[in-house]
Amino acid sequence: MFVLFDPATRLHKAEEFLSGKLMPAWECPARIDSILSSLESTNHQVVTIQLAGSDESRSKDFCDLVAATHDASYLEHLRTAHSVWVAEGALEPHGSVLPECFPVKRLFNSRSLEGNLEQPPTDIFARSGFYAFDMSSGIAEETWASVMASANLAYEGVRRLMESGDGKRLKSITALTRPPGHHCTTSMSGGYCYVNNAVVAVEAIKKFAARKNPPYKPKIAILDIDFHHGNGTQDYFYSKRDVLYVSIHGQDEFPYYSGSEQEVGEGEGEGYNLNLPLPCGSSVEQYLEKVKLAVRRIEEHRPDYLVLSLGFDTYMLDPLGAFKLDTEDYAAIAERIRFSDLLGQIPTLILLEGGYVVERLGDNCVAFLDGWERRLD
Ligand code: SP5
Ligand code: ZN
Repeated sequence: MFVLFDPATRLHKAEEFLSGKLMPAWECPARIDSILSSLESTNHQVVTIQLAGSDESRSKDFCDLVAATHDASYLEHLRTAHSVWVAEGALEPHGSVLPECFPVKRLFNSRSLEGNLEQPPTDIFARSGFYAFDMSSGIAEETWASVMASANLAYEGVRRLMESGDGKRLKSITALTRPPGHHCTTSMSGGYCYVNNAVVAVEAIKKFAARKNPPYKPKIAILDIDFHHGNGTQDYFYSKRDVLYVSIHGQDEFPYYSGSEQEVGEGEGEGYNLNLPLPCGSSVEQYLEKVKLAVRRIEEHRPDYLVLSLGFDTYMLDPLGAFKLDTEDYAAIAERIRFSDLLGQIPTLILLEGGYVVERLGDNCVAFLDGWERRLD
């Protein structure tokens, strides 16, 4: 398997407010080091991509995709908030911009005031709450560089998948996306996510498909197996039927306000969103039952491409998860997905989401990739 990595994804290092404490975010640079170190002794091939630091040097195609999928003033906030706070004396250079007041709907009983909550405030403290839904997504000095590098890896993964000729055996590619993406919406960060890498990947697939000769409209499935529900990804595709979103996640866990089985999509997208929540404490057997259901639904959809949002916070020791998966179980899960005639064949982009036991993350990731490739031979 080709594994795309960009050194700039290691730069972002923020603090979060969790369990009543300000602390270094669990989502940290060492996660990437752990994965790279475990990959060293394998046949998987790490491909290093260096997205140049300046905004101007990024490919127009990539920038257009980010701009088309995310709100412009939100992106501007991510890019500038840290330096604005430092310049105004509101933050030390090594600190993280964190929100302290949110525009919540129930603030007003009067409907006529709800519009107040929709305009970006000018006050810098108010702005940070306007563009976030929790206090886990601090904006530090290098956050923007990593966010762009991460989304660019998703884009590059798609480009490589789709430029390889049909005869060539490049069916799956992994992008070491850090920070992750599945929680943020197109105008709000949250859950360590700033730009939704899965959304960028799906839109990139559509764009490349439209340029093929002959052009076509691809059907796409997203399978999200991070411990947490991918609220941002679900939200983006909720009323679309060409993109099926399927998620297996901890029931009633973060992000708390989404992820129930009743959320099936709306309008044209009705029936194209499948949530498979599992109670905390679930075993690998229970987990694999849900994988079976997920695979069945994806097969029905008959996608041309699969995007896999892969998190390892389902690991038994994870501080933010509550399932009981062990390292070898990741191989079993990967094999179960690939065992399908359809999913064993279609081009797949694997994106990294969560997973916070740094010491085990690399080995868990390698177990998954090994299991995935075993089905190819
Ligand atoms: C990408 C990703 O995995 N984001 C997850 C962010 C989760 N943040 C909130 C976690 C709250 C955990 N509370 C339960 C602690 C049990 N010890
Ligand atoms: Zn997670």
